[in-house]
Amino acid sequence: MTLAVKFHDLHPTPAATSLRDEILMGFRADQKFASPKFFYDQRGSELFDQICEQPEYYPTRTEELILAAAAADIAEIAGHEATLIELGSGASRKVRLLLEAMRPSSYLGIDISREFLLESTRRLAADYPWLEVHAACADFSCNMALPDGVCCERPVGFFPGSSIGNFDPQAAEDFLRGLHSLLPTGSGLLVGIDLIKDKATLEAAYNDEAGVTAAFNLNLLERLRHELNAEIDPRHFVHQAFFNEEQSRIEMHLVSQLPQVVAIEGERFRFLEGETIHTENSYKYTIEGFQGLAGRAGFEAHSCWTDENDMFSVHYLERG
Ligand code: AVI
Repeated sequence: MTLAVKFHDLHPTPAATSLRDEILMGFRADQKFASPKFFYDQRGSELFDQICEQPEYYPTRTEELILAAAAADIAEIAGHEATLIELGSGASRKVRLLLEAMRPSSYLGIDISREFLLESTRRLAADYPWLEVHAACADFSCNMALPDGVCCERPVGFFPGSSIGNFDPQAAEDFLRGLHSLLPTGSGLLVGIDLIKDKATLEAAYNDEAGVTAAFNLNLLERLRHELNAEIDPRHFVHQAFFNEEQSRIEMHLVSQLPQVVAIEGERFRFLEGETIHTENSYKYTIEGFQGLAGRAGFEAHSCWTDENDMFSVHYLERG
């Protein structure tokens, strides 16, 4: 049986195109850095799924609990017959917590990874035969327009997982401003964002006992070896993650264990012992802090749900 997913290919530039240039640029900086978007090759995506199951990594399961408990409220606010638009839909897992309660008339999953997007939206269409399912292969972080044929009655954007926390606050605001242009007036936007909490809980979440986050971080170097023929030995680096209280962010780094020189595309980069590659920031917010940021991008706070320990928050914002 062919399942009715309406596929829209908006031809995004594959991440691999920018890998070389962006990595070289980051390695030339005084504080070496690499964008966290490069974590997600096949192996990196698998490791991220495993991170979400680690006992210390509370965000995923906490957000799922919040969404399940708030689904009826969300349905009431959004109204039935909404068009639910998931940004970076990946496995389209969390949206399942909303579908029965919301009964949207259509769903649009947007993701840059074509195969993954098709596979997961086909599964969604099979499991929810009453739902009109669209899939758009696109990079929603670059100003995109909604594909033709997607009904734009009562659109509700869905951006779970605290992914917005991986942007610096100014970039997060700019990103929301981009969504403001994408979504028509009166649209809703449902966003999951991690909250500031005690340092020990935060740091444990990024230093799980099983070493999965460490493997995820170090996998970046494997990717550079395979895709850029980098002469770099992952055994000479270790994972580091800590909470930077001043900046309100978890920082992840790869720490060089010895003085060494690595080569990427013929260019040599010197590392001192203890010198790091800064690989990720994961910003944590207060509820008011996040609502203020959204407000500056043109979204009004309508409702917010948290868990009983105030670990994580889900916001319903209205596009003004
Ligand atoms: C995808 N993102 C929200 C995760 C986070 O918590 O910042 C990525 C991650 N990095 C290490 N663990 C999880």
